[in-house]
Amino acid sequence: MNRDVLTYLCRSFYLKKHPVLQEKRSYKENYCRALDYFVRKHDSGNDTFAFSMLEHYCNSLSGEEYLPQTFTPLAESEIKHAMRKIAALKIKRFKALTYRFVFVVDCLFLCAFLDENAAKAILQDLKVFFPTRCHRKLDLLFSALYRGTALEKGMDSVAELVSFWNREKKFFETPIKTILVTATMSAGKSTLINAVVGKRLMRTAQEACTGHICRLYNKPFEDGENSVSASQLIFDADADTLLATEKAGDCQIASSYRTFAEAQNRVCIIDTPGTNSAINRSHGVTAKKAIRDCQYNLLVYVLNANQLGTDNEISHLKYIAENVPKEKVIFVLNKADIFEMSEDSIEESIQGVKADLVQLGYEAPVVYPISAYFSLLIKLKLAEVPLDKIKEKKLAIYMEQYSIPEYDLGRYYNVSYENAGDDILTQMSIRCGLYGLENILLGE
Ligand SMILES: Nc1nc2c(ncn2[C@@H]2O[C@H](COP(=O)(O)OP(=O)(O)OP(=O)(O)O)[C@@H](O)[C@H]2O)c(=O)[nH]1
Ligand SMILES: [Mg+2]
Repeated sequence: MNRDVLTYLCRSFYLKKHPVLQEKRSYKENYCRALDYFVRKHDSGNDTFAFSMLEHYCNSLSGEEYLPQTFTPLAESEIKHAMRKIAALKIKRFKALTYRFVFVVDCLFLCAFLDENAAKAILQDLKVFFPTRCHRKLDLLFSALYRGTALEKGMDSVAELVSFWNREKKFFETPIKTILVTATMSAGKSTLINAVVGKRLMRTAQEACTGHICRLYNKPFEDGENSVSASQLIFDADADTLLATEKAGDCQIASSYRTFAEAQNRVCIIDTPGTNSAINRSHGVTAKKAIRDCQYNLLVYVLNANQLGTDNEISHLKYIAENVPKEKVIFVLNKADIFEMSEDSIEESIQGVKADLVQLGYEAPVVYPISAYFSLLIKLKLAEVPLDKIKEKKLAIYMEQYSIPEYDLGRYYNVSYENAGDDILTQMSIRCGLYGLENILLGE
């Protein structure tokens, strides 16, 4: 996927709190039709993407199924009237307000978010529809958006929108860190990815599950939506659409990650199929091709605590040692929760794995233990996602288990418990390995 598409796929939208939401249906429709007019006029080349965004805008603002393609576009003679409504002052609760600045930001966001020159032309076009006395403020707004300068008093209606714009712009200016996750079948790759992202976006199952390469990008801020790139861009994919997209073939999904650190660098996590499915041999071929051909900064090798030392495990470890530069690889020992402290020690298992890795040519390898499943439950709970009874019970059992000092996996990471404060779930996230691993994966 080229970079251009990503600057659409990974967008966050300021729509849940959009000021026009409070207006009447007829006002919203006029607003959307005017946006439609400018998108048609100014979007060149990438029009399918801008139209997908416009569709998302109009659906969200109107709360109805809206297809810009079925719209009769506004004629030149109609746009004046439509814009007069948008540029006008309205009296609401004894206060005068206008959506003119918000409209300008929306237009530029849809048509020229990362292209200052194109934005300049659009601004000129828009100015024709606004009273001359507000042109200076429009210039100020433009400079706040594209140069990061301050807004003036009396432009409060657009201040929050501009601050989200700047956050988003900064996000797109940073390079993407790409992390590929590999393992044998059912080691917990997808569960681990879901835990890091804090959402159940990747399919998980006991049997061979992931069959394709799925790239999961983060977005600049939480807007409550997941985007997918399939035959077209969908900015508000529901669970069924996500599932169908993942099943259909290689896919790209974007969603804001729920992380402990506030600042979000750009990240792409690549989920791959297990390498040893006897029934679906193509899975192994697909995974190995991705390991060889994809560009990534880091490869996370997930070891399954249930399968240590098996022929499949050793053979895949060998493959990685032979095909991936050693400094790019980190090892994660998943399902650490299955160890019975009295019978089998995590420490012994880690030493055993390390000895195998040394044999394969890794100097001083580090192995990070984690319980991905517990991690995911913690993240969901922290985000106040409702859990069913069984998951609530499992969470309670894990909490009890990880209160025992011997289970504390925090010691394998360079993390201080001071980071967690009094919050029991954050403390548990350190104990189960999640907090430390997230730092390693998503930090600088
Ligand atoms: N006990 C325990 N089970 C886990 C953990 N992580 C994942 N599992 C379970 O392991 C099974 C496989 O998990 P997945 O995340 O689908 O594994 P995967 O590696 O993506 O599998 P494929 O895509 O088929 O290769 C599921 O039933 C998970 O619930 C863990 O930390 N502890
Ligand atoms: Mg999987």
